[in-house]
Amino acid sequence: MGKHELPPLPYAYDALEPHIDEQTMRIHHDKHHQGYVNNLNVALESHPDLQAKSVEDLLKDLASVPDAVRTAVRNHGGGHLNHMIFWKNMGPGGPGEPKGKLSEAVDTAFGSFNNFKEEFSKAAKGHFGSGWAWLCLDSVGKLVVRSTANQDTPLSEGMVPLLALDVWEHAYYLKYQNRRADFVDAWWNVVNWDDVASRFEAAAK
Ligand code: MN3
Repeated sequence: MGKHELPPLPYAYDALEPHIDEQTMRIHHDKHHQGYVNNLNVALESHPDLQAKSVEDLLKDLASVPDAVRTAVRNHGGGHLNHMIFWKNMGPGGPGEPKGKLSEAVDTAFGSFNNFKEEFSKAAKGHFGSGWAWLCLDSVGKLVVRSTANQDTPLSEGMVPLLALDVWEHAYYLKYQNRRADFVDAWWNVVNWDDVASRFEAAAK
């Protein structure tokens, strides 16, 4: 499949204002995400067999990636995939909430949407250092909240990521400085629940 490429944002850089500012979106997408893509491509230059695989397939089976590039694939491939999910998980026009089958599954797993938000927010706010908070479908088809360090992805642990929140400082520092909790609270306003639902429905089949 050749070199990995950075997809454009599916909305304008300022579309998530005032919750996520335009400058943060420009730097985060054009510089940070582009950096993961570039570094992944550099790592795979000497491994044409791995270039033929999607980033999802690489991360699902890290054990099969040769030692020499496994850490680079984990970090930069993870960075590439996690950010692709993150951008699509967001959009203007919120706040919304899950509907249909996703809503039922959230209620079954967490008791209510509010309970889910509380658990997810706690994972995001409480994660020590750089990383991500996630809503995932686990290997037995149950919705679970997780956090991962650095650019690790739940895909490498046999789970399907449905909703991702980047809690690296680069995701919020320009606007929120040290106030990660305020960023997490504001972020609920820009979650694109239609995207989360389509991931859920594809994975739950
Ligand atoms: Mn990031």
